[in-house]
Amino acid sequence: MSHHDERTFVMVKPDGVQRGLIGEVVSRFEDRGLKLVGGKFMQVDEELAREHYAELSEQPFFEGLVEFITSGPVFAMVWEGADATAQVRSMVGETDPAESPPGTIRGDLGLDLGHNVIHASDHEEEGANVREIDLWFDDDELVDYGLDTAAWVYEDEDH
Ligand code: IDP
Ligand code: MG
Repeated sequence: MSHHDERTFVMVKPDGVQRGLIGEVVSRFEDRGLKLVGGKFMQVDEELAREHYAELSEQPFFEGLVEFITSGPVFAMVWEGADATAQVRSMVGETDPAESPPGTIRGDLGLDLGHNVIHASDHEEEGANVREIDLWFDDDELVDYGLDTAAWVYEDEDH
């Protein structure tokens, strides 16, 4: 069971919320067999935005990025499953929707780099998922529970 419990942070950005894509994005992760363990609809303040994107603070697009992510509500989530961080990133596509293949979230739902619908923790940055979950969620906002379908998703999970 332990190798099925990796957690990763995901967020539908303001463009995705405004375009009514929360349900579409959630469906894709549900359909994949991942387990939702946290979710909240919220307005991001400037402090959280700057902290979340701190590593990009020297980039020329940083101020615009902070402005965008605070421009309207987002839907923040934590998803759990086997190799969840890398699997979610592969479902998200490339940073630029224009370069993301069909079948990915950004490749199916976006066309523009600045409005790429979704954020997901980077699987190539060690510990990014844990750091982002800690930044966005309190421990008591994450729910421990068993998903009855797990035994049908994972061959080695008991019924
Ligand atoms: P990621 O979201 O695919 O992990 P990052 O390189 O971590 O991509 O960049 C974070 C976010 O910053 C992107 O999702 C995008 O919204 C924005 N961004 C990245 N590069 C550019 C750029 O060159 N111009 C404008 N916005 C950018
Ligand atoms: Mg990133």
